[in-house]
Amino acid sequence: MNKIGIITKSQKELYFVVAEDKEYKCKARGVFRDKNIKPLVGDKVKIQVLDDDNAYIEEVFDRKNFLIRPSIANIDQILLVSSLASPKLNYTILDKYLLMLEHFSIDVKIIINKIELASQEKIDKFKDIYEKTPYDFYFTSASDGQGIKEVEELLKNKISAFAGPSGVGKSSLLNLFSEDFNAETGNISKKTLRGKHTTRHVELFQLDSNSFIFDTPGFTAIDLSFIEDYKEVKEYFRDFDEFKNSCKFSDCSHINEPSCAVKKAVEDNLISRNRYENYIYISKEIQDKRRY
Ligand SMILES: Nc1nc2c(ncn2[C@@H]2O[C@H](COP(=O)(O)OP(=O)(O)OP(=O)(O)O)[C@@H](O)[C@H]2O)c(=O)[nH]1
Ligand SMILES: [Mg+2]
Ligand SMILES: [Zn+2]
Repeated sequence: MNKIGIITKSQKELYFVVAEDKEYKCKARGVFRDKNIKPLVGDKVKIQVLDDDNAYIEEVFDRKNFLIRPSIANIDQILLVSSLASPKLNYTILDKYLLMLEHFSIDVKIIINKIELASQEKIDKFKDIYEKTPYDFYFTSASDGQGIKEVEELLKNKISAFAGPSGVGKSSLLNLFSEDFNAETGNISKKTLRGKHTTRHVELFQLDSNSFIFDTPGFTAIDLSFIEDYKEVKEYFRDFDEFKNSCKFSDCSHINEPSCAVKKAVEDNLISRNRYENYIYISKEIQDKRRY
């Protein structure tokens, strides 16, 4: 018997597939290895049911999109979770992640969790920077419940993924949305104030018939090696879009050229200086890597 399902977890060569409200442990047919297709969590698949618990994956349907880190497929949006305190926010890593999602054309919302721990000064700094970007952001606390209703609205009828550094509360947030969810959560290290990588594997949770959420392991660094040329980077800073056509040179990199409308917008506080400096930093980093 064949069924259509969705991969919710994978452990080495074993895939967990939920089809018609039942979970099957599946192996992939050798045909995938020949074609060099590795099924991903989030993939829609056709399975051949062997018995009550076991099945084979026969076919992986075409993907809407996928990411390698975290390894997930068919994502409607990333909810990029960070915190301002415990752990404190690394703005460069945040901007790198936003850039990566622009590259892969995946919608993103920023969630700042543990907001009850953040000083007003840190909140103001964050707002000041990201209000000038196209990204929506939400302040939440998985501990005292603020902002959770708004995030719940975002999840409706979508496949969302919680992504972000370790220890910011991705799994804690997820667990708030259903009594059935029991993603493992862990403390952050007292010494380094960083997370301990509690979530080790991607897992897809079903909220209702139309809404799914990926929990993903925390990341520490972002690998931008998919960017071929540092000149691409400026395209991914969407806050430059409004200004870049007014630069004197049509191929302006907004770094050293005269009469640059982007640099002017930074001076006029219309583009955040923090974002602009990360733009330069990231461009240089990619340029340096390519040189060797
Ligand atoms: N004060 C406070 N603590 C929180 C909040 N949300 C989560 N925590 C705590 O932060 C710690 C880490 O939470 P997790 O949910 O495991 O974090 P994670 O982002 O899933 O981390 P990884 O799985 O390692 O990537 C736990 O001790 C949580 O109880 C919050 O809003 N406020
Ligand atoms: Mg986790
Ligand atoms: Zn320019």
